[in-house]
Amino acid sequence: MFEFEIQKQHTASRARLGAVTTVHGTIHTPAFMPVGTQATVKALSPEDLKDCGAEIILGNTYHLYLRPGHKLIEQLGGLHRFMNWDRPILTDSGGYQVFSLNDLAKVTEDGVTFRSHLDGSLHLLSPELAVEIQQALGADIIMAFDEPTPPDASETQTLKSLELSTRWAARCRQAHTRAGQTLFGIVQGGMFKSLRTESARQTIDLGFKGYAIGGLSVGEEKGVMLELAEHTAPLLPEEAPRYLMGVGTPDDLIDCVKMGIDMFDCVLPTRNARNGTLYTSRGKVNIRNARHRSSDLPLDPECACYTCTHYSRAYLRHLYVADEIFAMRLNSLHNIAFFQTWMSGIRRAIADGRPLDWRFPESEDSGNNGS
Ligand code: PRF
Ligand code: ZN
Repeated sequence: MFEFEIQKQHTASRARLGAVTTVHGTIHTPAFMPVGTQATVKALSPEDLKDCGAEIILGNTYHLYLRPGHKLIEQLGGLHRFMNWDRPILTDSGGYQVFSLNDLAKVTEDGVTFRSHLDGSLHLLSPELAVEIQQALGADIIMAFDEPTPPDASETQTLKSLELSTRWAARCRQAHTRAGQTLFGIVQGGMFKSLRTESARQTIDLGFKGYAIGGLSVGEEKGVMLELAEHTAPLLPEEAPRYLMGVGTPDDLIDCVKMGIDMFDCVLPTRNARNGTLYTSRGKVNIRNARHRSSDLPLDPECACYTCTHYSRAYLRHLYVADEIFAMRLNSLHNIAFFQTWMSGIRRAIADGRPLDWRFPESEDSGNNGS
């Protein structure tokens, strides 16, 4: 079972309000998926995630294959049961992780040969194996095995690479037999608009129920990422969900929703939570900063999350400075709640026909830059 219903088309942009329905429930779109690489969204329980408003999470083929092994997870009833998450899960195919974690990964027509970052053992991840792993894990949405092109690749290299991704995507379609699970294709094409168009054409020709835009936010400038996403999104079928992989900041989410993107994932809220960078309605807050030392104020007075309704900035700073593990949970809870609330604000604006014209505020802390 897989359905994508578009409930409302925004008038002021290409944004759409919709719902993706899988066997594990419905995802309201545009949606943000917290990243749960190793069968956990770091520091959060499934109950925490639900309290934050998360409707779907992302898992990783690459990590779960190496540890604890997809066969073990299958024996134990699949990823949903293993991690006690009963809502939808999307698993990424490993095509991206294998390159970001292995300098020595070697690509052939067959697949990618690499050494485990855990014990150095040798592996061949192929389209067939990526699908086998994802079928064993039992995610609701699974991704085609692709080769993301490095951002500095030449046009010739990029064309070769996207054509390989197309052949791999066709092999994934062939290998995918499990019912109740939907395979998405991934558009590549690097930094070239014409090759993005070509990759979109080839991927659509194979016929998928959903389409991702891959190979962006890989080190190129922000403006380049936005331009390529804006070029690619309208090439994809109106009636299928569109997923921009690995994006992004709160402002990126608004910008890309306006292009007609329906799904996003990013490590930003969870990774930043763990280094004390918190997203609030007043901008980013660096909770390590001494100015919070004696503040009895909530982190974000406009946030209804557990962290903001029960603890002061002084307490959050103390936990962080004292290196207490509770800091990781409270910070992650808030950042995920912030991203989910941000998306629900976007969805409400589309529903009400209001413009998506607000921005994430400048950082509250001076001197705190970066993403
Ligand atoms: N391919 C896959 N996963 C991804 C990407 C990709 O290109 C990206 C790029 N931002 C993130 N995750 N399979
Ligand atoms: Zn909060």
